[in-house]
This record gives sequence, C-alpha cells and structure tokens, in this order.
Amino acid sequence: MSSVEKKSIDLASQEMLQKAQEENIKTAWDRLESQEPQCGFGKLGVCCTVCDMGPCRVDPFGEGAQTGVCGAGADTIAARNLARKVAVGGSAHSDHGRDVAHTLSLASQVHTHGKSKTHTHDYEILDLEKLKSLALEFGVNIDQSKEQIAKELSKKLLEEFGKQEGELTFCKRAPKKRQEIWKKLGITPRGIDREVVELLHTTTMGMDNDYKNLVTSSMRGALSDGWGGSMIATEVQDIMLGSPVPIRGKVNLGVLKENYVNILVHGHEPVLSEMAVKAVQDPELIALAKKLGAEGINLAGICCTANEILMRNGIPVAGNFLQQELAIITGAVELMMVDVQCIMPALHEVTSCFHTKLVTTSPKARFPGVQHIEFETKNAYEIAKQIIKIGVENFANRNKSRVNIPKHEVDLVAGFTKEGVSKMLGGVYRPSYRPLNEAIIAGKIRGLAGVVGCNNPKQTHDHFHTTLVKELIKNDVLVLQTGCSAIACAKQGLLVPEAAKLYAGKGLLEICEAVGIPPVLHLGSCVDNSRILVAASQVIAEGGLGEDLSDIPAAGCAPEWMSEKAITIGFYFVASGVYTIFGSSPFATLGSPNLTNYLTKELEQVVGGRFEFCDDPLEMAQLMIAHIDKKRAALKLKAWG
Ligand code: SF4
Ligand code: MSK
Repeated sequence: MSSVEKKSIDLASQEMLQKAQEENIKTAWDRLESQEPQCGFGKLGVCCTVCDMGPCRVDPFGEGAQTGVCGAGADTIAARNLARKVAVGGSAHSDHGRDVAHTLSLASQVHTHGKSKTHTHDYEILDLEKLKSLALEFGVNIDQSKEQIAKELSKKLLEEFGKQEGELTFCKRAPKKRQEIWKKLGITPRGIDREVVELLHTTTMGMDNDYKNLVTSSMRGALSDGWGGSMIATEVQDIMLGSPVPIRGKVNLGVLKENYVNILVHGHEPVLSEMAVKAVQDPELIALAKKLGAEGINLAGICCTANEILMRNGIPVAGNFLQQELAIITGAVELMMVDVQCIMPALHEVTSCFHTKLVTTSPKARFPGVQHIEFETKNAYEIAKQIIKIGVENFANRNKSRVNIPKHEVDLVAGFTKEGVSKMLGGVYRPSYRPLNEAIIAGKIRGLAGVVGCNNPKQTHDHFHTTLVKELIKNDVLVLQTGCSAIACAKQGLLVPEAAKLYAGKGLLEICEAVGIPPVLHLGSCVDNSRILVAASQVIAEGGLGEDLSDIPAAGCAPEWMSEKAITIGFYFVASGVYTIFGSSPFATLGSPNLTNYLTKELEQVVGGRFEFCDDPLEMAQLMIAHIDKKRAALKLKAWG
C-alpha cells in the first residue's frame, strides 16, 4: 500500500495527497506525523492545567505522583477534562443556534409603506407551516401575521438560552419515559447558557471531584445542546431557509470545474452561504466572470456548510473535513469563504501556495493576515456579492499549469428530515412512521443506526465510515447520517437509491425499493443530529417499539471523530438512551480506568445508554448489530433473517 493509500481510501484525495507530496505542501497528515509521539499524559487524560499550581500529571504506571498539587487524582482530572470538552462542544452548536434565532428576529422586521411591506433584512420566512407548528409548541398565537409570529417566537427561542429555572421547551418532544428518567437523575436541561456555565464552573479548581457526578453534569450540559441549541438551529434554519426535501446532488473534488470561477464555502452556519447561493447567480457577477475568460461561476461546499446548501439547493459538495486543504491543492479554487468551526488554521498557509483567496466572515473566527469581510444580516446579499466578486476577479490570477482537478464526482440524494421521512413512508396526506415501525417489527429492517461525525488523520480517511456503513446495510440496518460521515459515504456511492441493490440486505432492499429511498439517509449537518432525536421520538410515539428511546433497536457511532462537538453529541445521545460507539481514541479517559468503566459499562444501568470505544469498523458494526438484536429480543420482536 502506498503512503497516500494509507492516508485515504478516497481516490480524489489520494491524487491531491500525491500532488501535495510532490510540491512539498504540508497537510494535516504531515503535521500529525511531526507531532508523533503525541503526549502520553494528554492521550490518557491525566494532564491538568486547571490552575497555576500545575500543570500536574498523574503517573499512569502507579510509580510516580498519583495526584496533582491540590490532591486531584486521575479520576477527577480525566472526568474534568472530559466535562470541559462537552461544555465547549455544546457552546459551539448552541451559539450557532442563538445566531440563527437572532436572525429570525431580524427577519421578522418589516417596513410598511401604505399597503406594501418590505423586509428590512435579506431573510424571509420560507416554511410557514413549520413556523406555525413551532409557534404552537412555544405558546405563540398563530392568528397573526407571519412577521409577528416570527417576532414573538424568536423572543421565546432566545429566552431558552438564558432560562434560569424550569426545562427547555423541546424536552417535551422526548418520550414521557425519557423525560421521567431525566427528572429522576436531575439532568433535565434548563437554559443552555446556564448549563454550559454551570458545567464549566464544576470543573474549576476545588470544585467537583466525584467523577460520576461530573459525568452527570456533562450529560445535562450536553442535553441542553441536543434538545436545545442544536435543535433551535435546525428548526429555525428550516423556517428561514426552507425545510429540505430529497434532492439530488454531486460530491467530491471533481465537482470543481476547470473553466469556471470556483468558489468554496466552508464552516457551519448557512445564513451567509445561502446568500452566496443567490449571489453566484447575479447576472453582473456572471458577466464579469465571462469577461475574464471563465464560462461562469461554480459554487461548492466543504464540511457542514456544504451539507446545509446541498440539502436546500442541491449545491455540490467538494469534500469533507480532511479535504479542505486538498480542495485548495487542486489549484482551481479562486476563493474560499469560511464562517465558523472546523476551519483549519493551516488553510492560510495552503492558500498562500496558490492564487486562492481566503476570506473570513465571522468576528468569532478570525485568522491573522487573512482578509476579513464581516457578515452582517442586514446587508447579507451585498456582502456575499462583494466576497464572490473578489473570487471572480481572482480568476485572472489562476495559474492554469498548476490546475489538477481529480475526475471523481459521485451522485447522491440528500435532504431527508423527520417530516420528509414520515411523508415518504406514509404519504403526503397521512404522513406517518407506521410503515417504518412495521418494517422493524416484521424484521425487514433489523434496526436503525446513526453514523455521524468527522474525519481524523489518525485513521485512514473515510475508511471507517464507509466500511462500517456497508456492513450495517448489508445486515438490513437502515442508516441515518449527518456531517462529514454522510459526505464520506456519499463519495462511495451509498447515498443513492440504486445503492440498495448493490449493498443492502434483502429486507432493507425491499423497503428501499418500495419507498424509493437510499439505504443510507442524509439528514444534514452536525446540528441536524437533533433531527435524529426527534425522528426517534416519533418512532416511539407511533407505537410497537417500546416506551423509551433506549427501547428502539438502534445504535449510534462516530467512527472517525475528532471534534469536541462530537463528544457533546455522543453525550446527548447516550443521555437520551442510545448505545454509542466512538472510533479512533477513547476521549482521553483511559488514564482513569474507573471513569472508562463508568462510561462504557455502568452508565447503561443509570441512563439506558452507554459509550463503547472501538477502533475497527467491522467490529463496530458487529457491536452495533449485537446491541440492535438485544433490543429486538427485549421487545420480543421476530428474530431478524
Ligand atoms: Fe494541579 Fe489540581 Fe491545579 Fe489541576 S487543579 S493544575 S491537578 S493543582
Ligand atoms: S463539519 S464537527 S468535522 S462532522 Fe460539522 Fe465535519 Fe466533524 Fe466538523
């Protein structure tokens, strides 16, 4: 196996890695190599920098110091480090949710001139049905103008962040039994800001040193993201930008076009990238591109911003997390505009090896030496146009001899939502999860799996995602995906209905053909993991598969995770009753065998879900299937097969 084959299974990525090697351009894989060996104390989670009596470390071999200066041992240090990661991951998703809720409040503002009304900002209400149903959930009167509903709803949504007492409104979406478990454990989430602040407080010097209690606090903090901040982001984006419906698109670096101005959007928040979708169609910019010798303007995405504009507009996806540098190395990208999260600081260096312009847009994520054009909701379209124009003008600087676009692009279908799936299954007039429940009860679908998360250069890029998912669908497990995991599987052709014939087991194939769906459903970006929680709650409400989320024959997995956000997602899934496997390394808990044992074994008795750590994709599949079969047996369902 060549060195590039060890790095990625994706042929397009291999070509670009080869080019990077030849041109001595450093990528994440090279930087990982230069970090080796990584710090053993950090890997085991027993390094503490919480106060200035440290940094302290605990000797994992039991010979040296067993506590830090303050007396904190491995259990406390590892659990505290983990809790901090959960807080940070939750803050990222939830701050995104807050920004979107704020945009909704701006979208509700109108100027009235006589009988005509004009919006003061560039956003509208595109899904009125969803606006109204959400308004009802929050007790907002729907017998008024949509702008007034949006105004009152956005106020209530923003109040969810600062709610000091009581519970988050979306908790009511969970099955009754799950809500009771949360109440009993005292982990029903209150305001999102409160939970994140309180979780961080518990980890400071001289605070909580009971590792089990730190896990409990982490669960409550994570729930405030999954059933709070992330869910708000998803719902409000659907209201303003339109709820996705199944849509065909293309994926991989081959979506870049040789004779076009190529613009990439990268990050997570779709509010600006949606405007970029409109701006690339601006006749003035297209005319400018043609004047400069291009055939037009081609927009594509990386990471979750890509998933957002794919789901709503069918805009092609250039790649997932580890392809952000490789896309630049094609030499064909005029401009990459970035918003927040998962944007490697190294992009500045890689773009400076080519003519590519990098533009940051968020005041929360600036890069030294990089052009910053701040996004403002008020002039969103004009700002998007200004940025795209820089890209168009940069076409003149492209060095054609350095352009090398891999000829790999694959079809996919994305845009599945909790509402869409029930409409596809039950019909537009009687949307229902009944057919899904019946297929599971009858054993045609063995169970459900959520496979999500990032890439990590410690693992062969995309190998874990695709090997795991192929094994699951072969065994009649219907797979729901988000994030970079969905992009990985799309590149291997798993996200089209035709994939069922090639890869799915007999029962799953029958359902996919009857309904016309792929065996792997793309539900969107990382914040859209909240769609999985709500869909699973509706499966319970439909009846026949138990009373709680932990009863469903289902499992979750983040095979190639790297982000703190993935840990938070794992925590809110486990705290919702889901058995969840993490690939790559455990989250730095091995230095505390007690904490590892609690997370992977005892927690199931407490909350109904637990973690598993595994670094082999086929073994992951077997563990998930064994769990699904255990749940089928507990429900006394017909054995699969
Ligand atoms: Fe060391 Fe305790 Fe301070 Fe951590 S909190 S750095 S273990 S003294
Ligand atoms: S983008 S969080 S690398 S999935 Fe959501 Fe991908 Fe993970 Fe970022």
